[in-house]
Amino acid sequence: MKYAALGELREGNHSQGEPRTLGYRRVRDGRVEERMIVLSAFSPLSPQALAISNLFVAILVIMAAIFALVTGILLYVIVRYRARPGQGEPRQNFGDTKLEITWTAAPLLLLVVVFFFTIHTMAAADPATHGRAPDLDVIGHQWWWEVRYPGSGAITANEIHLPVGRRMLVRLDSGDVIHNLWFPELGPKMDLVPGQTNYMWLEADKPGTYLGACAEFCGTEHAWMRLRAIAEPPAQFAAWQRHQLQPAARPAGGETARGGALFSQLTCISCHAISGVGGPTEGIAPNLTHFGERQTLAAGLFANTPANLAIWLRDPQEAKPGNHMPNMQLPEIQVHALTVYLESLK
Ligand code: HEC
Ligand SMILES: [Cu+2]
Repeated sequence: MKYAALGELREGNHSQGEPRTLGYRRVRDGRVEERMIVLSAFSPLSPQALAISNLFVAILVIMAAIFALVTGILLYVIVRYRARPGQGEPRQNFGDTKLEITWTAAPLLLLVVVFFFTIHTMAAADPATHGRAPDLDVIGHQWWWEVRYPGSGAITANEIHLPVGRRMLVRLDSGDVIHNLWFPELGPKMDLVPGQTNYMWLEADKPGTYLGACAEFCGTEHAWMRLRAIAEPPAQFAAWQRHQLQPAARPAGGETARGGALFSQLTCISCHAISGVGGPTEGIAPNLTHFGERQTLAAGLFANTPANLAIWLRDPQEAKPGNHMPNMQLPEIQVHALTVYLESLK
């Protein structure tokens, strides 16, 4: 692989100080090293995730207690009643009604308890929508996420913005194969099925950046089909949404203008839309209207920096083999101009 160290992908968490490393792809001693942090479903940060995690822990505790009890009794019996020399045949038993009722009723009772826990959890994690219009559309594509806000018309990719503490109804669809949307810290996961609309609630208790991923194998780059949810105070969210509706920043001139012209002359615009410039309305490729503001590029593969964008444009097939953006064989001057232009789209 030709590219050099990419550095680490860091997350600036709005609320808590230290950024944490999310993962990286870099070349060290001629070897490609990749690392992604493990997303944990055990640090629930939404009411939905908390309900699911509580159910899991409750069942785990109950089952661990039963396991300890059964294993304990078994070990006791093995030792206490082991065969001893000259002992002869043990006394024979033929049924014990009281015992049999007990060990039938006890598991039954336990399952009833677990059943009610589960019903309670389902109501908390996946409450009825009562015909509410979706706040957000998420459409899965091999291997990136299209994000639309039907109320306002805002469109972005690989990044969801949420008002903190507010429950958002997400409508899920797929452009090709079955995907699955999962933010482990935020709770439920749900399939995105072509031709069938599914719904899911998304909510975050605290402001911050939450990592999500596709959780259903969907082809070669499934592992790099990641996204983020950025939860921010409602006023900030509203401002973000208003800003998304603005057409793309006009190139001021120089290198930026050259990049802007190239974007329309090359075939970029037949796949990528930039509002105010043109492009398809269908989600063929990520909308780039405000690309410069996004944290990552290529669905979480790289931090969005000029250096990484140049690597992407030089050969997207080397960076993310098999993805649906062709290698355009761009000369270095065009890579540079496009990089400057795209990073200016704020
Ligand atoms: C055949 C359609 C197609 C063409 C032509 C195309 N792209 Fe792409 N592009 C894609 C797809 C699909 C992705 C998403 C790849 C992924 O993450 O799996 C993408 C991703 C990107 C991204 C990263 C976006 C993000 O938010 O992650 C940028 C930037 C980009 N393309 C720029 C360009 C430029 C500049 C050109 C023209 C030189 C171009 N593309 C031509 C299909 C295309
Ligand atoms: Cu997928």
